[in-house]
Amino acid sequence: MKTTPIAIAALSLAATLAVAAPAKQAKHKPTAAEAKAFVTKVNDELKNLWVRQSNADWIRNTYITDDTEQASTWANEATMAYLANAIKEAAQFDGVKVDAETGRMLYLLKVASTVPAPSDAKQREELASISAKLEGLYGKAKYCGKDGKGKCREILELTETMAKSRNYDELLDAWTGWHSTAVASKPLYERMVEISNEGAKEIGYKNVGDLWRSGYDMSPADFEKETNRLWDQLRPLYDQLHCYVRARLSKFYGADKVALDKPIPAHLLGNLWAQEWQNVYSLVEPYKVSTALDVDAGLKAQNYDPKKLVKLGESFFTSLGLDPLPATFWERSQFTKPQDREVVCHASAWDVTYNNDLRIKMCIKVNEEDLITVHHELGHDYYFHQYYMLPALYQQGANDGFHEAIGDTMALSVTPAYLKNLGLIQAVPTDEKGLINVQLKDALDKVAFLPFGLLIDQWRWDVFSGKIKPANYNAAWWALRKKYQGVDTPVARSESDFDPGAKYHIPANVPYTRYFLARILQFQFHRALCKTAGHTGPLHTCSIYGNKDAGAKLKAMLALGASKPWPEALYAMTGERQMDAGAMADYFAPLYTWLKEQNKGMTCGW
Ligand code: X8Z
Ligand code: ZN
Repeated sequence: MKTTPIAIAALSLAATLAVAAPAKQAKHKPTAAEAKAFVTKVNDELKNLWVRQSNADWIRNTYITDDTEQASTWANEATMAYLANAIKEAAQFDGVKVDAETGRMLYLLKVASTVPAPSDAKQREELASISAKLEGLYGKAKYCGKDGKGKCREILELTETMAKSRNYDELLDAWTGWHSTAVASKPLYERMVEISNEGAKEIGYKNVGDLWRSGYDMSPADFEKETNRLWDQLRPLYDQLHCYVRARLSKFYGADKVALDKPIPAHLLGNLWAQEWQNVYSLVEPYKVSTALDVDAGLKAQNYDPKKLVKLGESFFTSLGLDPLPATFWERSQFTKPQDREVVCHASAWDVTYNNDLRIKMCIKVNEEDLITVHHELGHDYYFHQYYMLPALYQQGANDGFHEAIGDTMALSVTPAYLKNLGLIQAVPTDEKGLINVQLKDALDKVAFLPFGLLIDQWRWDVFSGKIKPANYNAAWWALRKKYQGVDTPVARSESDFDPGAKYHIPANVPYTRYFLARILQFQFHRALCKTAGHTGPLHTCSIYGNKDAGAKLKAMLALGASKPWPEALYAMTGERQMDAGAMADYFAPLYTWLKEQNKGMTCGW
């Protein structure tokens, strides 16, 4: 993939042409046939622009330089300009009785941009440039010690420290160090909010948060209610988990460090953002039993390398009857961190040409966490694979939560029995104690994540609406982290810090509620696929590995892309039209009972 100056010039010229040649505003009352022709044209033109953009974005993500940032900025500018224009043009069809497909596409067009640009070319240019810079700053971030003169560590090394170290001060240093790298991005972020809000207003939304919440086939207010409803279903389980983990950490670090009635210090949960806690499993393990769940050791013993890890992920999908990944996947993906250049290590999946050009971009470490992330990313790629023949506007998940849930659904079938078959663990825990160990380990990942998955966009929705002002960014962030997660900053913070900016999806502007939804949907999908596979026992004992009927069900839903409102896609797979946290609650029922027993007599909450 080469970008010569000529290729870039051609790119921006083509983009300019696409923008400069919108369909003529119809003078008469627009007809349904014109609407249909309009969306057909938009699909073609958008695909062209999206391919150019993702090509430039891929290059920038795997090789951060000023030049690649510039190329991606230009491509992004062209897409933003086109979208803003097309959405305004589409308004002429408001009130026209169009066919269902056209109506669906007009809706998808309206919510297609996560970072909408205003029509003013200068502002658009600034917005595109800021977007590339923000992600670049995150990708290049390094912490070189308090005085800036120590050994520089980047995200992979700091992540490793957070996962493995049990030394309070060492953890604190890694945590504060990483968070300090975000400070420089605050002014850019503020400006991004201002400009993109202008863009959102121009296309009829109150602000960008309002636009994001409008992408779920219901009103923004109803969507917000829906997320709260789901959270309410699972909060009791989270509260019990929090209570138990806090008590065990308090025992290990001392009650002076982890107080039993306060939020947990954010640097003690094994993760830079305290979003998933499985790395502290060894500190909170319920029972010492002989059947250790050490998958990392198994991977090491069997000499797994990154490619072998990805092959293992692929073999799960093919066992269900899905296709092998195309040869180009293996040629074009980035599996490991290149030594000779800066890249964005945060894992992602791509169909660069919107035509089965599947790739993943990761900086794989051979461990259990990345084995699960590989399944996650391949879930995206298999979604792309099933719908790449659809028109561009349909080349999306039923909603973004569906997209995030597919690979995770597969990973739910990576059970102890499956791992044992691969020789990655020695024995399958069969007794009650073993079961609780397995469930707790899963919950540290799945349940612990829920409030984090919810609060990121609670913060952003309020930032975009102006309820949270720049002078209050950091304080509001910590208020939410305390309220939802029950975690707190380990050291005093001020508004000269920009802690939200230390989480990839903030500078990269990726909406986050999708991951909250995905945590819940994956259990609902799992329950349905297990039923299709004829599984009868408790949900946590099911693996759909190798089941072609489950595979066919999955495939059928993926193939819909975004062509139908998500409740219909959900219905196709599960026979249900509502998102339901009940499957997740069922899955963890044994653990919930056990946790309540353990926490008896303790004061939970913070
Ligand atoms: O960003 C991701 C994926 C890429 S879509 C690796 N995830 C969220 C995160 O890392 O914060 C997956 C889980 C949540
Ligand atoms: Zn993802």
